[in-house]
Amino acid sequence: MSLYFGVFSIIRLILTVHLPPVMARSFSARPDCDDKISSIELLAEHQVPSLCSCSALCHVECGCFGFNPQVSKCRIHWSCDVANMTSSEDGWRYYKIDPRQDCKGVLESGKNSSGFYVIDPFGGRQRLVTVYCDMETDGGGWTAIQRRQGGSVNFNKTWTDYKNGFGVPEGSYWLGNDVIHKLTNRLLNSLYVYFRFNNNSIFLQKYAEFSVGEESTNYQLHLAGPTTGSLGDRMINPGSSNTELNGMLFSTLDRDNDRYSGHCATKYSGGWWFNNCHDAYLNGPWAPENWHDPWFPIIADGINIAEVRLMIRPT
Ligand SMILES: [Ca+2]
Repeated sequence: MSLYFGVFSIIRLILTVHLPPVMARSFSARPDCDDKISSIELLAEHQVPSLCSCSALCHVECGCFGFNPQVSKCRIHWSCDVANMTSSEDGWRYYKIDPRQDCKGVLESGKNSSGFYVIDPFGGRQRLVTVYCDMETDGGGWTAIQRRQGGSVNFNKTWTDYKNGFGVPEGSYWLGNDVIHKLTNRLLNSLYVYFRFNNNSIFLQKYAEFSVGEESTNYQLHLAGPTTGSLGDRMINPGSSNTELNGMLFSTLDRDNDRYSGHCATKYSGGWWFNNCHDAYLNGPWAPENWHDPWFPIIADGINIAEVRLMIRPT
């Protein structure tokens, strides 16, 4: 009995360990920094046996690492600027980390497991973000711009919250309208809408084109077909021009940009590209009985929803 309990406890421990996000770790040598060191933006120094073990110490905060095989030392930096590498010490070579801009880039770097990865959507490490990458659906490489699993994160947020993003990657989050704009402005993207129910059935809908304008357009939504999937299209041609979402502007509890005489975001308690108001809406309240028409008419409320995602991938 005690052995059984012990084994069970170990299995449970393994299942509940939360893995840290993985930096999409492709790196390139910086021979211009050879035989130099700097204490600027130095995070840590370690004694390590190899370049490989040094690179493994380069986590989320690390943009650059140096390895000296003569003394088996590893230096972890936030970034390396050749102008700052002013002190000299023989044997050092530096390596620059190049995080990928989205989950398709992560997949192409050889990471093919679904999970949490750090991406660099703006380039130049201006703003690193952790996202869930789906590496299984339809060939993988999908960046989840939204993911919800239960009601721990309130989605009835302000304009600024939706602009900057909120929530936690391991649970529920909105990646942020500025990041979504950046990702979809850079390359033509497809959109995958994902619903998983409590009985583990999954319903999907794919749109060939998805992009979001910059803030000055109120993050105007562009969606185009062809569309395919088991949900059926409710975003481009829902059957009523009052609920078509293509071309709509983003609204939040403190910004009414919809086509309704009232305020859809306060009426339905969440931010979205409301028209007058919607047939498809993934940011509703979770008290799920109050989540009005996630995907009308086949999903009328949130009661049996276990997870939803909005995922994008360059075409
Ligand atoms: Ca209005």
